Amino acid sequence: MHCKILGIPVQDGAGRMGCEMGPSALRTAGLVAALGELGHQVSDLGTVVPKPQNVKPHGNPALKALPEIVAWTDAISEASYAAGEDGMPIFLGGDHSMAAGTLAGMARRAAEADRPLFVLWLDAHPDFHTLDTTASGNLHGVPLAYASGQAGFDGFFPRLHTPIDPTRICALGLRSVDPAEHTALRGAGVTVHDMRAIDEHGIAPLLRAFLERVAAEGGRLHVSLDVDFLDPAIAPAVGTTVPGGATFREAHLAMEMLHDSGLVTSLDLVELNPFLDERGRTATLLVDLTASLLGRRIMDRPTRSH
Ligand code: EXY
Ligand code: MN
Ligand code: MN
Ligand code: MN
Repeated sequence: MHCKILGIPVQDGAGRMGCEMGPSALRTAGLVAALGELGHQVSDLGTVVPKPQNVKPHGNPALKALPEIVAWTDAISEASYAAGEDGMPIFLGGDHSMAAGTLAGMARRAAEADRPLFVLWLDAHPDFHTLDTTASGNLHGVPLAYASGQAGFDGFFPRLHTPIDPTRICALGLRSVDPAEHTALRGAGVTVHDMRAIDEHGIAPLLRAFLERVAAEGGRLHVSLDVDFLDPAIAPAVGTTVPGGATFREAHLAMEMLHDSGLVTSLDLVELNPFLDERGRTATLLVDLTASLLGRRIMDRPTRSH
């Protein structure tokens, strides 16, 4: 596999500063070496720079940093589209607003290859607000709605080449969903497995069913991993901690199953705020999870052979 690392130090979409240090922390924690040790070719493509542009005022007075996030989204869309020509792009965030661009770029790539793009959204939150429904105004709360073509972004965010079909999105690990997001997720037909579903069924059967669907439809799979998917006890370096997240083993099992599926074509690592970390433990955990997704295993066997 040719892994292509791209740094996206956006932090204006989050409610607090610090995510701009995320790419540096992931590099410092040894991401490139960890993937190289697995036998992958690794290229570090450097850092995306936002493209400032005129953005008209929006009627929602709560919105924060709309021109800045539009500038990032445009640059990220183009950079991720370019990186997606071949190999496996790994996007180092940066707050989750960056997924507006990475999803747009990867969806355009998939469409050109005549393949459906599926999205696995690993997060405490669905990030399914529109510019009209967000109450906090923090734009890391909107990228999944934008990339799946929900209404209200036209004339503000860059035009989407290819909106992602919301029925090809699976959100896993949710435990903080605002009422407007709940209504919109149901209306759009997104598959949601919240933490209760993981508690009741286990993460493996839920993820396996989704992966089987991706495979059956010949899809590509983009994985968007928000640090707050993980329980705060093991991953403190995030500004939006919610108790009751995925455990160390649930997260690793998900990554191991994703590897075995052979379906993953791109990855976001988002919301790491190194200012909130404890001696780099969250950054190190993210590197280890990425290594599991790229083939590191405890013993030399896939999870389905018993
Ligand atoms: N739904 C809340 C809001 O819109 O402010 C919280 C959003 C958090 C978004 C993050 C990181 O996944
Ligand atoms: Mn452009
Ligand atoms: Mn998120
Ligand atoms: Mn989140």
